[in-house]
Amino acid sequence: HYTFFPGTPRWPVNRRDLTYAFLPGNELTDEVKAVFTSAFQKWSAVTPLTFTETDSYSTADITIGFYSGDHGDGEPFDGVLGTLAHAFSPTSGRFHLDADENWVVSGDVTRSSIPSAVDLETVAVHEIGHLLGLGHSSVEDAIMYPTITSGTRKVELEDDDIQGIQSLY
Ligand code: TQI
Ligand code: ZN
Ligand code: ZN
Repeated sequence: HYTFFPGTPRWPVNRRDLTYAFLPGNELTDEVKAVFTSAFQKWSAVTPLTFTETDSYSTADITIGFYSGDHGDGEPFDGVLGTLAHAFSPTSGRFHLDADENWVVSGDVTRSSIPSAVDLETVAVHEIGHLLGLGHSSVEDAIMYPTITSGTRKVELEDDDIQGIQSLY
């Protein structure tokens, strides 16, 4: 079953059209950006929320950045595997990914020869759930389940994820 963060934080009714920006310092390819577009789309399809990319990262609702190790928020990344990414509860909007992971962007993680390959969209869909206010789920097939087998791709929302997000928005 789905959960929320303590106090059930969520984006308020007057902030349903959210913007997101990639922080400077990461030169991301269009292919990588398209993965985030697709991940946001999974959630906008089942909620009144919309997500639009903007270049003005200082005013964006959601900011996305890749970092190695200590990056100044008290939750350092740890190199290959371990923590892959983290996102903060509403309305922080901060979404950080571990730059040291072997990110797979083209969706073929199940055929990757790199044992530590991690599917970017899988992690993005999960972290966006956190950004919107979902905690972890006890349902194994849910996007918000807290563990995943390496080499897995899981990007389609499960009924449990949809019920959770629709009870927030
Ligand atoms: N990052 C953890 C996560 O996003 C960070 C975390 C731990 C957390 N406890 C939390 C975030 C409680 C919010 C609330 O769950 S992670 C997965 C999964 C991670 C793990 O790097 O371990 C995914 C990131 F579910 F697959 F194991 C993304 Cl998809
Ligand atoms: Zn961080
Ligand atoms: Zn999580």
